[in-house]
Amino acid sequence: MNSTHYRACNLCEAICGLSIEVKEGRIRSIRGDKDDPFSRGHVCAKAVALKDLYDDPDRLRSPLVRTESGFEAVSWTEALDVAAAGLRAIRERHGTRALAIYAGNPNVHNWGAMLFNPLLYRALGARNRYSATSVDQLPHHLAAWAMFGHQLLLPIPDIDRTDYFLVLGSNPVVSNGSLMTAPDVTRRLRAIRERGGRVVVVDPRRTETAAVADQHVAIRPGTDALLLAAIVHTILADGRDDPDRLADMTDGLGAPRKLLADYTPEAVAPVTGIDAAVIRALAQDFAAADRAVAHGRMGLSVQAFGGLCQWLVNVLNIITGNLDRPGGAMFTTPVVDIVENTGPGGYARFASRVRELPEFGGELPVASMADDMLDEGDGQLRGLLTIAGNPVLSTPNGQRLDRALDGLDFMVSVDFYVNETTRHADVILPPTTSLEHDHYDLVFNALAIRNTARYSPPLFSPPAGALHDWQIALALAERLHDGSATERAKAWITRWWMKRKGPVGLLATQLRKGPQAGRLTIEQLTAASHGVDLGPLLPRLPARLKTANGRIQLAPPVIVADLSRLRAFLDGADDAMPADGALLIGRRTPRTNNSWMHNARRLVKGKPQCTLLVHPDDAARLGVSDGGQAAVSSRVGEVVVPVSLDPAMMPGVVSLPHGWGHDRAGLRLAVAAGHAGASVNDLTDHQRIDSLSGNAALNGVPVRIRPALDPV
Ligand SMILES: Nc1nc2c(c(=O)[nH]1)N[C@H]1C(S)=C(S)[C@@H](COP(=O)(O)OP(=O)(O)OC[C@H]3O[C@@H](n4cnc5c(=O)[nH]c(N)nc54)[C@H](O)[C@@H]3O)O[C@H]1N2
Ligand SMILES: Nc1nc2c(c(=O)[nH]1)N[C@H]1C(S)=C(S)[C@@H](COP(=O)(O)OP(=O)(O)OC[C@H]3O[C@@H](n4cnc5c(=O)[nH]c(N)nc54)[C@H](O)[C@@H]3O)O[C@H]1N2
Ligand code: SF4
Ligand SMILES: [Mo]
Repeated sequence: MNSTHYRACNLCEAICGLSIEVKEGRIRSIRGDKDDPFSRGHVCAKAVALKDLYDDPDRLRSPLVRTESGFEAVSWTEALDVAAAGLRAIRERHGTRALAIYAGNPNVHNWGAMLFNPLLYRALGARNRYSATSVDQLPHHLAAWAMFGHQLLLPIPDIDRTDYFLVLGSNPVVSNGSLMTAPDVTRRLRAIRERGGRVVVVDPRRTETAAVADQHVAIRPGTDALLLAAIVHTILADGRDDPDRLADMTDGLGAPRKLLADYTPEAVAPVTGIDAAVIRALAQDFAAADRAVAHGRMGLSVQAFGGLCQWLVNVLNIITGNLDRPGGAMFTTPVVDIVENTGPGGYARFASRVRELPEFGGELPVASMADDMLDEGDGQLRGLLTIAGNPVLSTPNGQRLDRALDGLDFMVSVDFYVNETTRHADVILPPTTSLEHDHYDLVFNALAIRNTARYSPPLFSPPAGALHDWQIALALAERLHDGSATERAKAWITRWWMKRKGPVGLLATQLRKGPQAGRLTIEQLTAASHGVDLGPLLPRLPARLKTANGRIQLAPPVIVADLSRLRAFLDGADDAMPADGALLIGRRTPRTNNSWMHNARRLVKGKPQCTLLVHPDDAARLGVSDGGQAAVSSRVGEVVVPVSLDPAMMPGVVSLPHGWGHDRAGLRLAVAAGHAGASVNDLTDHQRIDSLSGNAALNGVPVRIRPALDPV
């Protein structure tokens, strides 16, 4: 019996529609769903790996508990009991301050986890929460919170209607886009040019995206805030801004002129490495375009001025009148309204114990997690729950975190692999894979360049007894809830109600009674097996704003205060690149998904992907050669990696992708271990952060490079 199953891919933010041929319970093929109105048949190489993940013999099917002789498979009841008892013991002995949670990236791609993990967080009561947010998009949330009043009011570049797309620090042709859900983004970028528009890429590397753009501007890593300040400065100085369009809903419109008075193109040119004339032309082109939008992603967030960068991106869009209008930066209108359904966020209401880094939205910067574990004394972290995360490979100074995890009293991981992080756990609780459960993208339907909705039914039924992430969260929450009898009773009722509904029942309730009630029924949604197109983004302001006075805050004091740090950097910066080393940045390659899909043979076969890209001039200077090995060292560590000469690199800058380094002991990743690579986060420094947001500064790491012997 052949059948075709339609679903959305949940691996990355592009949420492509898939068409999966199944014969006798086995997947025959996975292709793009041509009838998906949004992705129109687009997929990348990773979609097929959903099958590999489902079939992977290394994927855990039953829970593991650590014993004297290593991990042992046990029943779910036993594993959940051991997990809860271990976490409870720490809570009883040392209080909730000694407990931490790290939530990884796949949680935001998993609606069961999104909906039910909060119950688990409440039941555990851990005071220290960390997530992949602070090695990723935290500066976006900070800027959105301070300027628009809600951490999730993220302006999305309306690339299907723009005439000028300024992309900074993002490589959507490879990453498939981020904070801009746009399946088949390459075609959309080409379409901008075909209709006479312009695409400009600012990146230290002439990327795959730069290759399809009109213009590439090479920038010295970590200096984008200076470039953006100079662009805004120039537009204001030339009187090319559009102060009227948003004037009746914006506070502080006059502020940037004063605040950025000194940031002339000439002042920032030597530090950014970009000619003043080029900066002026960028400003003129942006201001002259009918509809223009700036979008800054990873390369701008994970640097020492991430918060200022995201603020300045918004400022640029606002002063040119491009916020909240077609072809500019727009807010979405999703059927499940995550802005109305979640808290606005908050900043610096408490701080991390050792380094006193600011909280955002209840979470602490993960760059300080190991400090809070290693530093002895009152409030030391002793217990950790990780859910869908691999911080040993994904957060700065992974070796140090490795040591910190080793020293914990107790650790539980919800994950289906024994990897670099979960190998430290006392209990591993493996959920089902996405093909075994239904899916509605709560997050990325809401961050898309069109308003869309798509529900995916499960393809396979899970084996008897298997648990989905949401069921694991519930089962742990049941075992962990404390407090007065009334509190426990209340929590019991909430759990009972949510369990009875399950994710799809909660979705149905949202569609019927939520803030966007009536736009779409659950019947319409589930019947539309290719998804529903709800049209282009619509203007939402000022009604959508969540600030106290209902107006945009163009110059929020918490962010503006950080300009003094930028000024000090500008004044103290060396104009030249480091003479004896290089600045290290990251990159993504098409067949990766952060750290966790390297056990799929088809994604790792062929030439190694974890190579150090070096400009030929630098290679000559440093004595390394194409295909040879280089030892790369930073303040915190050293790795040895193969070199690939690449004239697309800005001289003085080298690039190494993250998510590799599967040569640590005790993993159960047979394929990945044979393609181990090295972890760039053994070089990134936990002390390098954006002190405004607390986000890790993973890019622009000073490194030294010397030739190394080929491995024997
Ligand atoms: N194939 C693949 N796709 C993915 C992922 C993956 O691992 N692999 N991960 C997914 C995830 S979780 C995310 S968040 C998104 C991220 O998606 P993107 O934001 O597109 O991230 P990257 O592809 O890393 O692109 C970042 C770019 O910033 C540049 N850069 C580095 N430092 C600087 C700097 O200081 N200034 C400027 N202007 N540029 C700089 C780098 O050269 C790089 O080209 O990708 C998602 N998609
Ligand atoms: N140097 C450097 N470091 C980076 C980046 C960079 O560009 N440069 N990028 C950063 C970014 S953008 C991100 S998002 C982070 C990612 O950081 P993390 O989220 O910590 O790491 P991942 O590699 O995504 O690991 C995901 C884990 O979840 C498990 N998993 C996958 N699906 C599921 C599921 O459905 N349920 C459960 N329970 N587990 C699941 C996998 O087995 C894996 O262990 O890395 C960051 N680190
Ligand atoms: S681009 Fe992203 S969503 Fe689309 S198939 Fe690839 S991994 Fe899946
Ligand atoms: Mo990410």
